[in-house]
Amino acid sequence: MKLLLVNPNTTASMTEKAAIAARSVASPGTEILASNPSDGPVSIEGYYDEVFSIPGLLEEIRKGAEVGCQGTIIACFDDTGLDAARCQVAGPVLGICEAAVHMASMLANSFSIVTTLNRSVPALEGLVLKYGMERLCQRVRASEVPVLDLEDENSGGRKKIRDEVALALSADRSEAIVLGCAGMVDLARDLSQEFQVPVIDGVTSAVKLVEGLVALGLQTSKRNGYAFPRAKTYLGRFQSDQPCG
Ligand code: 5HY
Repeated sequence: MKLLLVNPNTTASMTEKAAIAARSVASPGTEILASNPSDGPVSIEGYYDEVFSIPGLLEEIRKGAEVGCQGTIIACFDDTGLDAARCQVAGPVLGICEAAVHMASMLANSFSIVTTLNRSVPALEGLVLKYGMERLCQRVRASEVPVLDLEDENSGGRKKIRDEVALALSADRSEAIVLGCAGMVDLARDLSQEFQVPVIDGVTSAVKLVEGLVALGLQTSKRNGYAFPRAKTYLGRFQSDQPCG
């Protein structure tokens, strides 16, 4: 099978890091294409950045479908543009937040999410409610590490995240940890070993779940909410994005 991993921000090094992790867990015979838009924010931290990354994200997903991708992974913990993407293509589309919290719910009675900046927290709390995980998710914690500091080994970001994980296990009494950014993909194994609890990364979780859906021949329902967009005129700079039904 052929899958698309799309990072909605425009930082190619983050895309590459996520692609390496995704390919490391993919089943034999699964090909993973990875891309990011060339237009939009270099990182997504909160509601404002998110909106400007969505047109580019949808463009990448459209190109992925054109080359035969059967499933899509949105490699941003805000599950950026997930519902719009499910309207756009037939194959399953998973966000890494959705994938990670569902994995956690099958491994523990409770979990905490450790993310980047405080400004990202409200959107993630909204996703926890959207996915019906409010009973298990004890807290969404911010490590106050900017997304792009995760690309810099010397930023001190790793230690801050590690310390926030320790706090989540003691203060929240959580039984598992969900890492709240695609840029944390390479931290899961070491943290899980150190703290002896499941530390779940969304990128690798989404790969295994999308593989399962595609292998079962399952596709997104096109009845009502995720139906293909109706043909419609879009004016101005979005004319090229207008759906032709
Ligand atoms: C992410 N932002 O996974 C989110 C994390 C966040 O550019 N990739 C980003 O802070 O919301």
